[in-house]
Amino acid sequence: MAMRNGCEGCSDIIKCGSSKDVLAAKPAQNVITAYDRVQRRGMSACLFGSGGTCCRNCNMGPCQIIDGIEDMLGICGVSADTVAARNFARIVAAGSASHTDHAREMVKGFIETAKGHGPHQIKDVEKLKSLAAVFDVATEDREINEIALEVGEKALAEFGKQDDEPLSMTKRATAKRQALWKKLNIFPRGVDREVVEMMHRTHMGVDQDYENIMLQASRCALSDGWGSSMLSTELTDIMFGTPVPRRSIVDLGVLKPDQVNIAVHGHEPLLAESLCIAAQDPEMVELAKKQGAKGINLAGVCCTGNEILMRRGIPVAAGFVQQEIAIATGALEAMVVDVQCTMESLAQVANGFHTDIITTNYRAKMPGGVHIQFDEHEALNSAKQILTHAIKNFKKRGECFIPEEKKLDVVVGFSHETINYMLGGRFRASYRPLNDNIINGRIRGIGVMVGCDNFRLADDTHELIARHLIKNNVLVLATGCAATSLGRAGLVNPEAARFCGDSLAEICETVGMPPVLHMGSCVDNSRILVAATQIVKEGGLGEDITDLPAIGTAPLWMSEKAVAIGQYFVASGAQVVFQDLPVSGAKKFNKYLLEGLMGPLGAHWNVESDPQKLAELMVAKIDAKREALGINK
Ligand code: MSK
Repeated sequence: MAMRNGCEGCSDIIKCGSSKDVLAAKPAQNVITAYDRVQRRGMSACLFGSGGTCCRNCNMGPCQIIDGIEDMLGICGVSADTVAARNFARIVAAGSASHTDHAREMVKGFIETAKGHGPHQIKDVEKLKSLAAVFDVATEDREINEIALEVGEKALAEFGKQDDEPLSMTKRATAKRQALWKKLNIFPRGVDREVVEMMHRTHMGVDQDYENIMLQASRCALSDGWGSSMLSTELTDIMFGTPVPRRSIVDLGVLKPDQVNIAVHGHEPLLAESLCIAAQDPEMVELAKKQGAKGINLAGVCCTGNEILMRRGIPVAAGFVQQEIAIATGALEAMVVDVQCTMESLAQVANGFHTDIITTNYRAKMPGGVHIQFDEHEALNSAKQILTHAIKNFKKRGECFIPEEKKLDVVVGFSHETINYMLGGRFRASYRPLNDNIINGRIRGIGVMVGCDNFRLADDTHELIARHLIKNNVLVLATGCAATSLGRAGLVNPEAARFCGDSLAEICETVGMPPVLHMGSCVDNSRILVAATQIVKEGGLGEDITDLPAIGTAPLWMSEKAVAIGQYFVASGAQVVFQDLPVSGAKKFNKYLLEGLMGPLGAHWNVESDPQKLAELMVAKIDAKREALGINK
């Protein structure tokens, strides 16, 4: 099908058949998407912005610094390296803050649940008990909700902690990593404190040593990975259930012509889970029928989508780059959003349809959106109010186009516990068989693919990289919109074993697992820290994450959260490779990120703009680790 006139230049970037079909169909003819805006901008990115050397941290400037030109320092004398380091560190702080505010809401929701308020219950008691051990909470002869309440309150205290003791979860790290954090004085202390200190140290006239700035950037990122994100994942699992493998679908074609379609977009699963419960309420179903619909169809977008996909098998309609396209089908009665990654253009696109953008979080309102505040104390009533508004839109639906649903489905739900159990066999949950397969070379290593989509780059970039990895017997762990994109490509499916190298194919076929394991949303990258640490502790692959034949990538990153994740991976000892970083205008600092961090942290950033070369670099880095372990036979 031909691309519509408005986005002729997009055919190199949009490869997804469903996206193309929607944009080419009649209802979308007047829709302007971010793809159009990328094409129409027609100018290259600002050199100072993309190189990281524009300083706006005081009002003597803004100062645009050119590295190596004496007269082009900032008014205060600041160098390109200090500016780029401060800007980079502030990206890490913003990304960490986003995960942190999300996590805080989850902890508060967990406390409400422990108090018996609202529609949710403690579902994973075993996981609650293991978290209770981390927080020194007694479990014997106590009611489940009593344990949960104490765990929740101790978890909440981690955010505002003012003493200098490490965050509780950091004791899960390898002994070697903990010793390193202690030596470098970067053990994260309070989750909020590390963001505040990062912002302070990058204020005008404070920290002017890029190596020192990166120590706090590491500590701040660690407070995210081993603090807020890990708390969020753990408590969400305990409350809503730890994911187990289940089949579902990832495609725009999951919208239904004869049902009320409601997209759930954003990040915090408290809202989405409440909507899932409310959508089954007979009162809501009856209301939908009164409007002429056969039922209520919830579909996920971005990481909210991943949360309910992992735990409930609810289909994902769209990843980040498809959010406007989902509305352009004309088939959505509402897109319900909370926080993060919801573009301002949604209301503009929705303006041409009967669709309402319903904002639900006081932090994130949108011009043209309808605001219905989600109240966690009245979760079910709030969810019903939102659903009622959406259902009443059904009668206003005009012409719509839903692409044919793909036959390719996904198998998702690979929490750290599931992988442990699945690869360990029926009798003992253990990573040992995985370690053995890495040691004997049947699995060459682990490639971690996380993060966003980006309108500047082709939407099959994740697929290209993952295909190279699995063909070379590298097992892929994926989260976030990268996982959604790989789902669309048909790789999050046991049948994708046919695209693997022989030995990985054999393992996937024997275990019945996909070669790309979907591990959840972007906060769930903390699962990968736990899994990597457990793999080390299982033995045979060194003493720390830095020894593992593993590497991470967020090749299409766009969100600041992706950089925070990258930095907590590096500070935990894992190599990462991105397609670009906004530091290239500062030579010494750039070199420090790409090489120098190896000294203190045992891992560093890598940059490679060509996706094929990026994939090859990942395999080469894995081989280098195998070589160092003496297992590269
Ligand atoms: S939603 S942060 S585009 S992964 Fe988590 Fe996707 Fe990136 Fe947002």
